[in-house]
Amino acid sequence: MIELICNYIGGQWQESESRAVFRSENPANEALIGMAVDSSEQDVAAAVAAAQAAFADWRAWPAPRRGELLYEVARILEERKEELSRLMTREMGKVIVEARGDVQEAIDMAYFMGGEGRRLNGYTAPVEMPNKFGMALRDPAGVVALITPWNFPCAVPSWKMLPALVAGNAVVWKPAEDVPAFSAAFTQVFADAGLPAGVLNLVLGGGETGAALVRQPGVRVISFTGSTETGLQVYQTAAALGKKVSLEMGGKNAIIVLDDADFNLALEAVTWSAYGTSGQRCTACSRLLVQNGIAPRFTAALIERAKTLQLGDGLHEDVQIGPLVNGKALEKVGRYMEVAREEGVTIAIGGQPAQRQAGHFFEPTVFTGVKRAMRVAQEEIFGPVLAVIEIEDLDEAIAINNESIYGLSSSVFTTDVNAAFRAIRDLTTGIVYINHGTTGAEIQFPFGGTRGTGNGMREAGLTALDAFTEWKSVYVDYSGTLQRAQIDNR
Ligand code: UN1
Repeated sequence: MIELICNYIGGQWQESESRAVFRSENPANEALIGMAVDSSEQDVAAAVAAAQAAFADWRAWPAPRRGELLYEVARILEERKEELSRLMTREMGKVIVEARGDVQEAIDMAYFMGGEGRRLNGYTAPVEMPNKFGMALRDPAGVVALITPWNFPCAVPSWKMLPALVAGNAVVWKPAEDVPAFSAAFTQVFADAGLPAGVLNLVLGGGETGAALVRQPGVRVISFTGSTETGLQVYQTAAALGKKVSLEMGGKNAIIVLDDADFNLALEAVTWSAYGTSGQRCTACSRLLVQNGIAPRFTAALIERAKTLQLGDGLHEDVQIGPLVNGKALEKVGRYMEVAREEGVTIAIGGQPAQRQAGHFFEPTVFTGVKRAMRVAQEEIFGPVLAVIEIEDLDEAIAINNESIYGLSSSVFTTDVNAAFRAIRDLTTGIVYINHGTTGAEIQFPFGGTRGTGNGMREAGLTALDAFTEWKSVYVDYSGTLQRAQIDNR
């Protein structure tokens, strides 16, 4: 009996009115995980209607009570951490230790945002007239739509859902079509925590479902994480309808290794930033900018290190690199090998799918002899592929980093404190690391990027609340008289 992975609308698990379905497969062995509901425009409209109906009551819950519900979500996530992590690995391929980290980010975010139930700080400021009081408050935006990727099936949705919920919004969530089973299990956590029916609704499906959600008149805010191509489409559609959008899109993140860096520290960081999650993180390091003094030795060591990485089914604890998410991803990464050859780049190691009986595995790959303007140095590949570019000095590295169309994460390895602080000042990415790889952002700080990575919004941290709230400025005049300044229209 094949499990049907359903939508969750108005507190009920439901099939699509159209009965359409799609497959979810394990990318490590192509085994079926389940068939999932492919939601139509009507399903999406039903989910938005359920959210609209639930909004008024949820908004009226005292915020500290909403925060306590998030603590309960955290507790259940802790209890189910192993089960959820294993399901994540089976459905999208990341190795089990990374899957546990992904769930842990949601737990951390649930505690962090649960605390916001007792803050949600606005502010007061002095006002111009006597006997008058002014304050600015955060109001929930209403019904918000979340569109999330498969590479962090738990962390990224939690960065959106938890601040949206604590602020009193009702949510309709459309996760990537590669992770329906995980998304349903994550939704069940909220149901079991006692979230009222209709406050969180899950609609499964592909791009069409997401597009229908963006168009829905009842949706005020769209928070999207995913490819640049889709993100810009969401932005355009939403702009024409006057909706608020928060976007997290691509990255082409660089690690700069200077001659004076701690060699082994830098080597490990580059290895895991480039090949962890098979390079399928928006924060993955895909450009190594290494200073010419150590470049030959460092690149040789990196190639040796990449050879030792253990590929396989991520459920085995000793496997370090899992598969790519699906066959399409494997093809896309493969096409960049052609681009590399056309551009005259040396494929020093890897460059092809790994020879295995099943699954979508690609060998860890190092490109050498890369020049800064090449496509392989500029375009997001989203696979285990690292482009090595030799640099003269820090200034050149910063210029190369900053000319990217993306601006998510960057990193510098150096033992020179002056160089480190110059880099902090001059790197124009949304996240900067010193002596740490480009991945591993923590939930209490803003997450997001400049330039083509986003649209100026940030997730996580307290900034996450900005996407999901409207500011309301309130003036209370307790003088009991019409004051002169009012007559003057001040
Ligand atoms: C992403 O790649 O989409 O910084 C999110 C990190 C993680 C989150 C990455 N905490 O690597």
